[in-house]
Amino acid sequence: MRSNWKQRLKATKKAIDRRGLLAAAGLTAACSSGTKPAAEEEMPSELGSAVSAYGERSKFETTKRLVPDLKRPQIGSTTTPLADTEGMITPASLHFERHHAGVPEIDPAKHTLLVHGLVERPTVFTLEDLKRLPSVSRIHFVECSGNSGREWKSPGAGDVQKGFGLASCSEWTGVPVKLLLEEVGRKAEGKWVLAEGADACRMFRSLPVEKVISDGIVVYAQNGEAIRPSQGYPLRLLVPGYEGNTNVKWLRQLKVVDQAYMAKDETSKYTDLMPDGKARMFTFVMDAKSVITTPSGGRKVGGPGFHEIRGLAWTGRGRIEKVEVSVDGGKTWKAAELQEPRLPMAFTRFRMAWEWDGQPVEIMSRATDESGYVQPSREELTAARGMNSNYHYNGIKAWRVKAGGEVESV
Ligand SMILES: Nc1nc2c(c(=O)[nH]1)N[C@H]1C(S)=C(S)[C@@H](COP(=O)(O)O)O[C@H]1N2
Ligand SMILES: [Mo]
Repeated sequence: MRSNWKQRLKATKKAIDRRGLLAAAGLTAACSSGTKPAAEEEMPSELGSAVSAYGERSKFETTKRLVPDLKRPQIGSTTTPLADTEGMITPASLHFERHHAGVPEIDPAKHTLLVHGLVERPTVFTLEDLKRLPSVSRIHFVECSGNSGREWKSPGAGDVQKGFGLASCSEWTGVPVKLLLEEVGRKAEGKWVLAEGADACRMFRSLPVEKVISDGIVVYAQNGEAIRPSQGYPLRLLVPGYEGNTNVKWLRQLKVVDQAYMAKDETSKYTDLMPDGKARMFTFVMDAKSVITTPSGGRKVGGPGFHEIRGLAWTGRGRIEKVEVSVDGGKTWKAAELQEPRLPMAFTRFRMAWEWDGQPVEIMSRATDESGYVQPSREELTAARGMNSNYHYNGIKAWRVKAGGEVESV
């Protein structure tokens, strides 16, 4: 990794030396001249603010989730400002929210999880019980299957937050579902697991038992602290790689059953209407997807010269294997650098050095995952699925950089 970084720095320096790119970009002019640090008079001579019990970000930072204008603000979603986040982790305070019936207030001392159905020993677990059990911490994305939904009808997503912000990535800590099912003695005929939330919408989903056994986690912590109320405090189910809806928040029961329950959120909703009038059901897996976040729609490229193209890629099928970037409207593609570690079913950051000559261009990214699945173009996706779907849009996203540096959605 170190040599990788050195190589990158060397390549960047070479590019800068060769073309005087920083000067051309006006970067060196913008930096103050001289060799002294900040002026003496700007240095504080008084003490700064006091130590504090719970941290807050600098008052100069204003990045926020986008809260749409909703008639009933309890039912809706907010989006993560992905173009303003770095690395692979979404701060809990910026993790997108999707609630069907608002955020219930749950006292963790009173909350329990019932695990029952086709099991030998139906059991009620308190939070305390769950925290005593062996735990795991894993980094995974959650993506609402409605993310980028507007792109089905037209390439309408004006910017990354509006078009891609129903996806976030956290470190989740909790108890593997496998362990809980062993504790209660799942019977062999128990092929599905129903998960139910404790909010007013009675969120209910049926999940194949093999998936929840191999990857499922009953989660009580996010990014090192108790999971946020928006994310399901005090307990949520995490089904890595599956559509957001299956990650049932405020989890109150897991019931082992012999077949899927055909609940409202897997029949009237969260199905994908095909051109022939049939609907795809149980489309659990989130297919590979990527988006360039810098530069991106609604932003501006600060003049010709050196830039780093940055973006995020993820897949419900394991690891991201490759992300290719095109800076000529899809004619040629080059592999971007992938930030390590590349974890299964987690955001993967990609980066590529780019010298912009100031001419209008279209830039785009294409992800390939370890299963060999390649992110489709809009044409390939709509040819296969038609135009009736609302969910699971993962077509290649292009941004147009105009001569003045303004970036718009294509
Ligand atoms: N109990 C319950 N679980 C729920 C929901 C809900 O409204 N109630 N929304 C689902 C949907 S549609 C999504 S996309 C994810 C969103 O998770 P997040 O709010 O933590 O980002 O939670 C899912 N789990
Ligand atoms: Mo969702």
